[in-house]
Amino acid sequence: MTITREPITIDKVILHKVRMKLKEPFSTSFGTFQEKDFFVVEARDQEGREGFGESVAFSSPWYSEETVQTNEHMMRDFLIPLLLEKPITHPDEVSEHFAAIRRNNMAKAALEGAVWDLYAKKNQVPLATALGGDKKEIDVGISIGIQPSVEELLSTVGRFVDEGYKRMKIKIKPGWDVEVLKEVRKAFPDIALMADANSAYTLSDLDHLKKLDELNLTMIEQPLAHDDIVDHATLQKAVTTPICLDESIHSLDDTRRALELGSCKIINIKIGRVGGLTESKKIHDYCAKNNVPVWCGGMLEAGVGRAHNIALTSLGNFTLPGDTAASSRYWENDIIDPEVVVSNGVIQIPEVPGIGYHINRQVLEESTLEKQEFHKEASQ
Ligand code: OSB
Ligand code: MG
Repeated sequence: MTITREPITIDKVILHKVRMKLKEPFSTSFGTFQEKDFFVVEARDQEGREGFGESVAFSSPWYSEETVQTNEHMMRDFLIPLLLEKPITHPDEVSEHFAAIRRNNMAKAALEGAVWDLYAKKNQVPLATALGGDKKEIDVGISIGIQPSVEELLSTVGRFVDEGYKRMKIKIKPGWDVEVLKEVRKAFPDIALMADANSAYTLSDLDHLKKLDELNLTMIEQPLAHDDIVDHATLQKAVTTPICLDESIHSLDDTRRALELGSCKIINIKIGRVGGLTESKKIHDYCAKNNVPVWCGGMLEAGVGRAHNIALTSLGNFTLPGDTAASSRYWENDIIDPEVVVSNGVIQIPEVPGIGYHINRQVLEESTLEKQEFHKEASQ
């Protein structure tokens, strides 16, 4: 495979603001989602190619400080002008162009993702290949929100076990944790099982969290504060279950610091949270070198975001099943064609150039609330 370094000149960016209704509500320790507003970013180059990215921020700042509206502000007023300013020869340059803008990683990642897709299409290779991935298929697990009752949780777990998902992640919060997980473990003694707390605990819960060690969990994800790595190091010393960090990790440097401190043994990589595929790849490579397994997290993405997650997961050190479930788990009709299909807990990595799925323009248009176009200045 020869990858060119010919200049890519982006002369148009279209922001499709989309609203999609989830098939079933999704509850975490910080709230319940019924629908999702987000941006599909479309970048066009001078030769008329189309690249797609998706912003993963939610409407409210519960998971992180970014929202759909802050994404719009950052993209429109700062990031799109930077992207249209000068040609690039490789998508790695996008994060360099954006470096003067502090954080706002989800807004950056949405635009960078569209450029990665364009770049892969220009070189006529799948995005996975452009990233350096060599897997043909990936293993996936599923994330199960907080349920109204233990009975409902057990039947939901059973349904997904039957569908073949390779790992069950159960959302927990105080009052819905040890006892509930005990029931799941009793009903399914052999499944790969983990818990995600989304920062619902503090070190004062240490004795309680220690009880999780008896349940043979693959890991516990982000038990403590969203911005902490120090208390997590204290907790990791006190428990045998590996801790995985999600909310606390925004960059390669955050990853390095967390691993140096012993705050976790596993990293959840979310493209949006770390500012794009380039940074995701750096975190992946650093963890590979340090024998730390990684997996790809999810943000209830629609098809474009799902496609990016799948391509990233083709890299070798994504050894644990991720959260990228089938399109049909979330949406009546996804915005890509074909939709993401999971069979026996496996997704085949597409072999077509770019993100590997076509945009279903009809579904996209039907779900669009608003569309904005940005053009390169004629003089440039
Ligand atoms: O913490 O991983 C998380 C969903 C929304 C916000 C945060 C998280 C999640 C999930 C579901 O766990 C991931 C998915 O199914 O896309
Ligand atoms: Mg999480």
